[in-house]
Amino acid sequence: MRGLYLLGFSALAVVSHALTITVGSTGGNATSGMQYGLMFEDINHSGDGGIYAELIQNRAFQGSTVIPSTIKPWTAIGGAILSLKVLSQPLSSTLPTSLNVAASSGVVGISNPGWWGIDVKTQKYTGSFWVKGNYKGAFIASLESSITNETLASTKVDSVATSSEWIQHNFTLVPHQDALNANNTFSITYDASGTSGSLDFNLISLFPPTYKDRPNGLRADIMEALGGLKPSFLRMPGGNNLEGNDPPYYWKWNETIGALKDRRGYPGTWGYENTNGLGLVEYLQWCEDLNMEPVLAIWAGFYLDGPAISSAALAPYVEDVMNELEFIMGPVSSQYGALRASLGYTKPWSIKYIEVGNEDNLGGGGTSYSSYRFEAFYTAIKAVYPDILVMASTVAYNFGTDAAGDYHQYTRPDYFVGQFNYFDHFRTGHKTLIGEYAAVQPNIPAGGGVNWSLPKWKFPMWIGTVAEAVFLIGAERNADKLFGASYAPLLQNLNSYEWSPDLISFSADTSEDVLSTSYRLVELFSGTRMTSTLPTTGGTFGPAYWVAGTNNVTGSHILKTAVYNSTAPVPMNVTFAGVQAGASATLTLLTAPGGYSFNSVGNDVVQKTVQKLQATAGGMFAFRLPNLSVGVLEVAGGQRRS
Ligand SMILES: *[C@@H]1O[C@H](CO)[C@@H](O)[C@H](O)[C@H]1NC(C)=O
Ligand SMILES: *[C@@H]1O[C@H](CO)[C@@H](O)[C@H](O)[C@H]1NC(C)=O
Ligand SMILES: *[C@@H]1O[C@H](CO)[C@@H](O)[C@H](O)[C@H]1NC(C)=O
Ligand SMILES: *[C@@H]1O[C@H](CO)[C@@H](O)[C@H](O)[C@H]1NC(C)=O
Ligand SMILES: *[C@@H]1O[C@H](CO)[C@@H](O)[C@H](O)[C@H]1NC(C)=O
Ligand SMILES: *[C@@H]1O[C@H](CO)[C@@H](O)[C@H](O)[C@H]1NC(C)=O
Ligand SMILES: *[C@@H]1O[C@H](CO)[C@@H](O)[C@H](O)[C@H]1NC(C)=O
Ligand SMILES: *[C@@H]1O[C@H](CO)[C@@H](O)[C@H](O)[C@H]1NC(C)=O
Ligand SMILES: *[C@@H]1O[C@H](CO)[C@@H](O)[C@H](O)[C@H]1NC(C)=O
Ligand SMILES: *[C@@H]1O[C@H](CO)[C@@H](O)[C@H](O)[C@H]1NC(C)=O
Ligand SMILES: CC(=O)N[C@H]1CO[C@H](CO)[C@@H](O)[C@@H]1O
Repeated sequence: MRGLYLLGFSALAVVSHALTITVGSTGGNATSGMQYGLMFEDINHSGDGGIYAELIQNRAFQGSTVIPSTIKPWTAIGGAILSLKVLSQPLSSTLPTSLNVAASSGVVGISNPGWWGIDVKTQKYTGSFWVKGNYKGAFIASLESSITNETLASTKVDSVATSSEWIQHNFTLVPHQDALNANNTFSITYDASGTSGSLDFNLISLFPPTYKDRPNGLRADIMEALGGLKPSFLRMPGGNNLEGNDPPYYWKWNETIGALKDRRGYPGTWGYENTNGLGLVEYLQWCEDLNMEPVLAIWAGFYLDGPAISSAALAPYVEDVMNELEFIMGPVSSQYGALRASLGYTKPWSIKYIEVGNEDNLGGGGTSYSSYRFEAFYTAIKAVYPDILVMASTVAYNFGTDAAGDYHQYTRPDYFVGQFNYFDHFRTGHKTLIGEYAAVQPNIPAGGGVNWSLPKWKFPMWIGTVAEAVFLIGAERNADKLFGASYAPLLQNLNSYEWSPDLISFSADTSEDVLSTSYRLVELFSGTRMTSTLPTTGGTFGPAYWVAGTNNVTGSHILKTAVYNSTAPVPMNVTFAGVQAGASATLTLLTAPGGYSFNSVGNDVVQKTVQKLQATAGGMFAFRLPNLSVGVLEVAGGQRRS
């Protein structure tokens, strides 16, 4: 029971039970720090209907043989009859289907409920819709409350519509008051007597102000929440959603760029047609805006349900990735660099990290991946871009010298704690990404990992978050071997989610974002980065776990700790070589009421306390960590031994 402070004992007993940790000055395992970042894919409306700020659901009637085009959730206003049409003169070859609104008299139109609501505030909304057909008169674009039926904003859009071509009609809306909640709809109405019986509509779009005012941009509230994590990288454009389910559909970079009317969309892996409005350029801008490095995942010749592209047939897909890289990084004089410039982006982006595929050891992809698929992409990329770190999508195979893998772990709290030493035996010099991790189910008496036939938590639970902290501390002790860690999935649309728990949950109402308990952990650990670890002596791990290090920018000493499965608070006495008596430190402590408490809409259970500590004789900091707590002790810079 060493290390346990037994309640009710005298101060003397406390002394004898204190865990005494001495942090040395040199010789830690890692001379680099572990990064924290984000992993994203459009999983049940976390992209479309989520971070992608478009407010209109099914704006362009996109569909495929897998997910046919639908009118839903549009409804008719007045006596209009709605039908989908594939006109001989479509808006574009990529958006062949449009909405025909038929009526010959009266005020008619179409209404859209958004993605389970529309957030209406006194701010400027920017919209447009394309129309084909004769109409003399004006359209009215408006936002209405579906609870009070009140018009919250309305504007007249003079028609310049004609039957000879598609014309884009633009408008802005500025509500005069905030709506009660997100139960609002968007509508376009017009006087049918001014038409020749029907009008065709397509690409009906409405955006609120976006993060950094990017056109076709991202939701400001979610971006601000992500920014709070100080992330270093974004793994994109997804895992399964990159792979696609079956031929010929996978995430094709070239179909996600350019004008929205030229983006075909595709049936993603989560049961709906992706608009591709959130495309390659938007991902790169997302990285720019949060100061993250892209970890670009490339399609590696394997569909989620199989098959793998044969070795003989792989060359065009490798070539396509090289074209993608030229689009992102090439000079304007190159073929794809010129394409980028033609879209308005003369300045190239840079890619330092690439991941080849996603979980290619699974679903029957392993043999082809380990025998030729990884190699083909790796070799081609390295030949042109020798400085890019090319990662494998799994740790199941041991590839070339600098190639590392991506380790994914969804499991139970006890199992995560048992993985504290997991990376100790990994090779150094090979940066493995912990590209997906999360505690997803409660402990079971028999132990073991996740049981996929049992339900997963809706939100991260505090016991799981603390277990993740133990796992991450074990990872940080091995930071030289690790590229970084990203919790997954990132975003949960509370109105249509497939996979839980997730780091951040949201709905149409921007005031209802849920920053989970695991968000609070990443916020703390990512916000206190080490650039190298320091050796520690004294104490054995469990129920307390720790890692010590320094940050060579701030000059601070850092100790990250977590306590799991303790029957009592753990007293700790910590000294750092080079830190003298009188030095000051802050101890940031996260606790929550019980292991099975969780954050939900309007409720944050995580208590964060920040204590100022002063080193006593010998430079010692003394404090106590309760059961199920996470703490970071940071000794301000300036006391560093050179
Ligand atoms: C640990 O800290 C406590 C509280 O400051 C102190 O009384 C005790 O002497 C320390 N124990 C050791 C072994 O340094
Ligand atoms: C700080 O540490 C990082 C490794 O984490 C290293 O790349 C960098 O060169 C160091 N900077 C200084 C000034 O020592
Ligand atoms: C809003 O309009 C609908 C449909 O016309 C109607 O059923 C409902 O009673 C109205 N609600 C209010 C509060 O007026
Ligand atoms: C609407 O705006 C676009 C630019 O976003 C412009 O190209 C188009 O001409 C505008 N439409 C009209 C009718 O002014
Ligand atoms: C995008 O690239 C894929 C693969 O090379 C190709 O099949 C497809 O036709 C391209 N799409 C467009 C719009 O060029
Ligand atoms: C936590 O304690 C329980 C009950 O004593 C035990 O079954 C479990 O293995 C412990 N978990 C860890 C990670 O030590
Ligand atoms: C997983 O859960 C299912 C449903 O309760 C159960 O039938 C099965 O035995 C469990 N599997 C394991 C390995 O515990
Ligand atoms: C995921 O999205 C699709 C399409 O919107 C929907 O049919 C499905 O029910 C969603 N899944 C869940 C679990 O919400
Ligand atoms: C360094 O790593 C080894 C295992 O690889 C581990 O036993 C040791 O405790 C680690 N030391 C530190 C200070 O992290
Ligand atoms: C301590 O934490 C464990 C989980 O790590 C929990 O199961 C246990 O109930 C807690 N013990 C006490 C005494 O609070
Ligand atoms: C009256 C009311 O607020 N109704 C609904 C508003 O929308 C949410 C979903 O976003 C529903 O849960 C409410 O019941």
